Amino acid sequence: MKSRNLAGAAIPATALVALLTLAVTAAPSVATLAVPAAPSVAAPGRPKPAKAPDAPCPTFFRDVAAARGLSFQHERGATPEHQLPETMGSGVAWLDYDGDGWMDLYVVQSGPFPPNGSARARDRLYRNNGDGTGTFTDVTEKAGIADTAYGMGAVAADFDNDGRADLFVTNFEGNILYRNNGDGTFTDVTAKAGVRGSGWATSAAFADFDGDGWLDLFVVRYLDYRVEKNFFCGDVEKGTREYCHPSLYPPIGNLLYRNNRDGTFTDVTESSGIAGALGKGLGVIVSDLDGDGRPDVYVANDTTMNFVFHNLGGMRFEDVSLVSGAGLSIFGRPFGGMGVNAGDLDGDGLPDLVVANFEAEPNSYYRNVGGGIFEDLSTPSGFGAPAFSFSGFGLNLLDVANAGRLDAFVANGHVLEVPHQQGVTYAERPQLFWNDGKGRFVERGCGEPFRKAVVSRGSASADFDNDGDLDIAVSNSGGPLELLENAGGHGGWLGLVLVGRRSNRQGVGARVTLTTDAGRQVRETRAGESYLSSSDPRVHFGLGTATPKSLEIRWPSGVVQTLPAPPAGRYTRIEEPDDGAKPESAPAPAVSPSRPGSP
Ligand SMILES: [Ca+2]
Ligand SMILES: [Ca+2]
Ligand SMILES: [Ca+2]
Ligand SMILES: [Ca+2]
Repeated sequence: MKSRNLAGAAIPATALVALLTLAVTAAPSVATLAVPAAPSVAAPGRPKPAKAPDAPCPTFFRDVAAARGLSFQHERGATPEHQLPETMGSGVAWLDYDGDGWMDLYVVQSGPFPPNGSARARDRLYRNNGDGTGTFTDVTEKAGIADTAYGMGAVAADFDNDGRADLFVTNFEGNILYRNNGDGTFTDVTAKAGVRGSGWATSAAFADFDGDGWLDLFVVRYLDYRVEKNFFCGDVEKGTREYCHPSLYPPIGNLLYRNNRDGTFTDVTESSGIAGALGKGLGVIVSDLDGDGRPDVYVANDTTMNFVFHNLGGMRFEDVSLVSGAGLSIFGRPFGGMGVNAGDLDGDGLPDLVVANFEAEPNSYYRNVGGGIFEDLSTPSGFGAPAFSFSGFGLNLLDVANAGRLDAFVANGHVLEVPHQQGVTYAERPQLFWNDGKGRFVERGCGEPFRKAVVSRGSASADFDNDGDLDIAVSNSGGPLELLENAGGHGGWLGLVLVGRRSNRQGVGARVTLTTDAGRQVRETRAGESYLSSSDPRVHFGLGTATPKSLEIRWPSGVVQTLPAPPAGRYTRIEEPDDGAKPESAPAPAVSPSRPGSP
């Protein structure tokens, strides 16, 4: 079986030259950013007590899923045959499908395996009641969500630029594109759009890769798995099976679709240059890694080298995985990568990469040193070692205490009911990594959900109650959905709803820089992250005690818009200038209340 995605894989010489040239000529000149004072957590590197006390936590979380109407129970379809898909869990996607300014939640169901069309296996759509109670109503049937495939992930984005969030759902076999009709219902437009795909799809992401103002689609696939070819793994003499290691199955390639702007897509996997990269993909993040204005792709692979696809323009990519420094660990070997994310973690304005890995491996933190080159700082940053006994899946970057920097949430859970490593369990607690603003982390759970062991998979963050703090939805394999509500009571914040004109309507791929009297913060907007999931599409900035001064938005079209900072404590709608000029325009009125229940 052909596999070129291992350490030492052949990278075309042209790619190497191009990347190195890029590093020299295009390294963004971003000043070092100041960040507000660190919260009262232990300094990185300082020995921690075995059980960190909760007292210094700047905020706490509690699971409110059941109480708020999200009574979702994931079914993984575990069989005596121990088919590998049964271990993978599902994802969640936040979207405002009815445009009322309140984030609704799509939850992917897996179901019986192999899938048998049971209605039980239907994904669920929960409408945020938006009435100040923070509650949800199951609107699945009303919305016309009818997919009964063995579900994996979901990503929400406005692919047809009509101002409404659509949904792409990945499945074990056969993906689904739901177009939002704008009246509370969706239509399955998969066949017309031509994005069903084949094989075992996992995570997906929308981005405008060719810069024409329409969102294209990248779909990650795991490995070449056939139900009828399930190996026997476990104890042959006793006849007891367990799940096979992914190394037993051949790697496969990912899929890339160009948006034709008429409701259809063209499969450009071959012509784009990504087809030859065979891996075992589970997570994907789109980010402009080298700052050239074109969105690049990073894929977390399980046991094979992670992929870095550098966007050359014209829907062409080069595989720079090895030379980027983010393909392998500092030890020169691949990890079992699952969830992935990108964000400026050390405050220099460049997007860094993080990956949640399997047990007996650290989580990865690849610091962007400019020009699309990364250094592995997993261990010295404090992000790696606390993860050794955990298997990480969902991975979100969010400013947990509105302090002006991105912290990391990792949803953990093993894949084997009886793990082989001593001290490793099937169910695991999630982890919260507090960032000091310079990319140094202290792991400290805050609240009851961080003491509870569950088998977590996809996770996504959103401010579901519009109170300005970020909350987290977690899908648990074979267990109940969790909604971790952030108790708040910390720093200031401001939120943005971007509306593209020349760019894609949702503004996916915008680079937003907020300047305050304490420094600068940079965010990228995206659709698709973590593991099998997508988060609140709005831009969220924590302020601490800082006063916002100005805002700069580099739209995907290349238009750079500068404007006075919008008011703190609310979400503000900002439209891309039509004419491509650089106006000093005042922000438009807020589109959603700053407090639940207010008009
Ligand atoms: Ca809504
Ligand atoms: Ca496009
Ligand atoms: Ca780029
Ligand atoms: Ca909130």
